[in-house]
Amino acid sequence: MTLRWRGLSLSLLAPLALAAGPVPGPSPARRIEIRNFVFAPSPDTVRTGQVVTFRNHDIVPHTVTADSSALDSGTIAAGKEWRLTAKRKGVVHYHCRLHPTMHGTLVIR
Ligand SMILES: [Cu+2]
Repeated sequence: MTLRWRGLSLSLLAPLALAAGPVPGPSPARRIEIRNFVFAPSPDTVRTGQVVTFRNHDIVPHTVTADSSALDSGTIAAGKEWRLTAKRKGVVHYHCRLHPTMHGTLVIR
Protein backbone atom coordinates (compact mmCIF):
# COMPACT_ATOMS: atom_id res chain seq x y z
CA MET A 1 0.00 0.00 0.00
CA THR A 2 2.79 2.38 0.89
CA LEU A 3 4.68 1.59 -2.29
CA ARG A 4 1.62 2.11 -4.42
CA TRP A 5 0.97 5.45 -2.77
CA ARG A 6 4.55 6.51 -3.35
CA GLY A 7 4.32 5.61 -7.02
CA LEU A 8 1.08 7.51 -7.40
CA SER A 9 2.43 10.65 -5.79
CA LEU A 10 5.52 10.55 -8.01
CA SER A 11 3.47 10.21 -11.17
CA LEU A 12 1.32 13.14 -10.10
CA LEU A 13 4.26 15.37 -9.23
CA ALA A 14 6.39 14.72 -12.30
CA PRO A 15 4.11 16.41 -14.86
CA LEU A 16 3.67 19.38 -12.53
CA ALA A 17 7.41 19.84 -12.21
CA LEU A 18 7.80 19.74 -15.99
CA ALA A 19 4.99 22.21 -16.54
CA ALA A 20 6.43 24.67 -14.06
CA GLY A 21 9.74 25.03 -15.91
CA PRO A 22 12.32 27.50 -14.68
CA VAL A 23 10.81 29.82 -12.12
CA PRO A 24 11.72 33.47 -12.64
CA GLY A 25 12.45 35.26 -9.42
CA PRO A 26 15.15 36.96 -7.46
CA SER A 27 18.59 35.68 -8.31
CA PRO A 28 20.32 33.75 -5.56
CA ALA A 29 22.87 35.58 -3.48
CA ARG A 30 26.47 35.37 -4.64
CA ARG A 31 29.46 34.91 -2.37
CA ILE A 32 32.96 36.13 -2.92
CA GLU A 33 35.41 34.72 -0.42
CA ILE A 34 38.41 36.66 0.80
CA ARG A 35 41.01 34.15 1.83
CA ASN A 36 44.80 34.34 2.02
CA PHE A 37 44.67 37.89 0.62
CA VAL A 38 42.78 36.79 -2.50
CA PHE A 39 39.27 37.62 -3.71
CA ALA A 40 37.65 34.50 -5.19
CA PRO A 41 36.06 33.96 -7.54
CA SER A 42 37.42 36.78 -9.60
CA PRO A 43 36.40 37.76 -12.13
CA ASP A 44 32.83 36.92 -11.18
CA THR A 45 29.65 37.66 -13.11
CA VAL A 46 26.37 38.61 -11.44
CA ARG A 47 23.08 40.09 -12.56
CA THR A 48 21.65 43.45 -11.67
CA GLY A 49 19.65 43.16 -8.50
CA GLN A 50 21.77 40.31 -7.22
CA VAL A 51 23.18 40.53 -3.72
CA VAL A 52 26.89 39.87 -3.47
CA THR A 53 28.38 38.93 -0.11
CA PHE A 54 32.09 39.35 0.51
CA ARG A 55 33.26 37.25 3.42
CA ASN A 56 36.63 37.82 5.05
CA HIS A 57 38.11 34.50 6.14
CA ASP A 58 41.48 36.01 6.99
CA ILE A 59 42.70 37.06 10.43
CA VAL A 60 43.32 40.62 9.25
CA PRO A 61 40.84 43.23 8.01
CA HIS A 62 40.27 43.96 4.33
CA THR A 63 38.21 46.35 2.24
CA VAL A 64 36.36 46.07 -1.05
CA THR A 65 37.00 49.37 -2.77
CA ALA A 66 36.20 50.15 -6.40
CA ASP A 67 39.21 51.44 -8.32
CA SER A 68 36.89 54.27 -9.42
CA SER A 69 36.00 54.89 -5.74
CA ALA A 70 32.33 54.38 -6.70
CA LEU A 71 31.96 51.97 -3.82
CA ASP A 72 33.79 51.18 -0.63
CA SER A 73 32.96 48.60 1.99
CA GLY A 74 34.93 50.26 4.74
CA THR A 75 36.90 47.87 6.90
CA ILE A 76 35.65 44.29 6.85
CA ALA A 77 36.98 42.82 10.07
CA ALA A 78 38.38 39.30 10.32
CA GLY A 79 35.58 36.76 10.05
CA LYS A 80 33.00 39.37 9.02
CA GLU A 81 31.18 39.97 5.77
CA TRP A 82 29.88 42.84 3.68
CA ARG A 83 27.02 42.85 1.19
CA LEU A 84 26.30 44.91 -1.83
CA THR A 85 23.45 44.86 -4.31
CA ALA A 86 24.61 44.97 -7.93
CA LYS A 87 22.74 47.94 -9.34
CA ARG A 88 24.20 49.07 -12.65
CA LYS A 89 25.50 46.98 -15.49
CA GLY A 90 29.20 47.25 -16.05
CA VAL A 91 32.56 46.02 -14.93
CA VAL A 92 33.74 46.93 -11.44
CA HIS A 93 37.44 46.63 -10.80
CA TYR A 94 38.12 46.70 -7.09
CA HIS A 95 40.95 46.31 -4.63
CA CYS A 96 41.70 46.26 -0.92
CA ARG A 97 42.80 49.65 0.41
CA LEU A 98 44.86 47.99 3.14
CA HIS A 99 46.69 45.58 0.82
CA PRO A 100 47.29 47.16 -2.60
CA THR A 101 48.25 43.83 -4.17
CA MET A 102 44.71 42.52 -3.71
CA HIS A 103 42.53 43.03 -6.77
CA GLY A 104 39.23 41.69 -8.05
CA THR A 105 36.75 42.16 -10.86
CA LEU A 106 32.98 41.98 -10.76
CA VAL A 107 31.02 41.91 -14.01
CA ILE A 108 27.40 43.05 -13.64
CA ARG A 109 25.09 42.04 -16.50
CU1 LIG B 1 43.23 43.50 2.47
